[in-house]
Amino acid sequence: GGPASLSRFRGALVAAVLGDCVGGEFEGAEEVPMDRVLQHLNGLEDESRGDGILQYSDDTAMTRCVVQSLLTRAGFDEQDMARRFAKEYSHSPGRGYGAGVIQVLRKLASPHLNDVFQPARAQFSGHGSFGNGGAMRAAPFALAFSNPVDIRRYSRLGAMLTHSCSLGYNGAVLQALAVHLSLQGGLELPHRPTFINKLISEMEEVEAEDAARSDSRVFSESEFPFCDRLHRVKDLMERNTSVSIEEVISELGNGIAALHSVPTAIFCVLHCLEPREGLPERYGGLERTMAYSLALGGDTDTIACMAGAIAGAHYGIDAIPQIWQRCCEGAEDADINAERLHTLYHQAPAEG
Ligand code: F2R
Ligand code: MG
Ligand code: MG
Repeated sequence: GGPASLSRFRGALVAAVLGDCVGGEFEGAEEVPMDRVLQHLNGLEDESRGDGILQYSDDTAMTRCVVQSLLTRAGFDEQDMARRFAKEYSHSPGRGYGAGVIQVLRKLASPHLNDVFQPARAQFSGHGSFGNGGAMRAAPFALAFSNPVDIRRYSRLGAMLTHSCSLGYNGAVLQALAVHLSLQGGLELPHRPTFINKLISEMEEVEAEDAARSDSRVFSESEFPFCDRLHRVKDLMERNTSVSIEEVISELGNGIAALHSVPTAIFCVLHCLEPREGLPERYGGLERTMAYSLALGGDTDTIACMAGAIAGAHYGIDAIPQIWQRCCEGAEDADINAERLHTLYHQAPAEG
């Protein structure tokens, strides 16, 4: 489909769910041989497999809250979104949430809370969380707002409900912008070479803010940490076939911090735009992206979820094997919600 087509919306939301469900198998594993990944993915195609449906985790649980809030309020409403996060956590606390964020989610449930951003600010002795929990649920902002200024503003605020450190919320901004560009056709051949440069120039503005500069100093990061990582993505891409998984992990990371996972997810998508050695020839780009994200190990559900959203916005829904969709809890709902977001996106501009 063309830029911002329904197929791209469906692809983005459904592939994010798939990444979470399929990636959950390896979350936290240090080394994941590609053979094991392919065995896991092949298993999804076995109709008689006895494993049942793959459950989604916090990544999808919180994304669903973001989607429902944006749809119900026809825009961003921090009170509504915070309430939904708290309610979802109290109904299903066992979805594998981060150890710190659960304190925020409990506080957000309080009826006496006036400032919904306050519990996040109190995290980690007032430094706020730099985890990737804001980024993992950021894709819907790119499906609700068409203007990059709105996407930046609301993905940042949506993440700040739980992640007040710029190393956390700027990961969400980067992820939402990557989905936005992909949705606009930014990974199609004529535009592909400028995809990463566009993200770098957006993030140069984002990271120039005082709060970001100050957080970078606190955590001994460089002045423009996300831009630096995006430059590393670019360098790795220029080396093309000679990049090993070990180098990707050492240059970009595969961990729970947004800085060590959002640029990694973007790299997974770019690297898998072409066929790669070690990945089945029958695989299309979406399947390659999933398999490659899992083979990195570490925070596999979240990296595959974020890479899935960007890749799905590029390849569209038809690139996602139906049999994979049938195995994943929440894939059908994501498909229905993608259509609703598509309608909202193409209606009058959504206001906050
Ligand atoms: N939590 C997990 N996986 C761990 C095990 C789950 C297990 N398999 C199970 O089933 O129970 N995955 C999910 O968490 C990640 C998103 O986390 P989020 O929402 O960012 O949480 P949090 O707690 O804010 O941050 C995560 C950890 O990062 C460290 N951290 C963050 N900021 C810090 C700071 N300022 N100083 C020091 N440490 C900081 C802490 O260890 C946090 O607990 C996703 O992977 C999702 O899938
Ligand atoms: Mg998770
Ligand atoms: Mg995770």
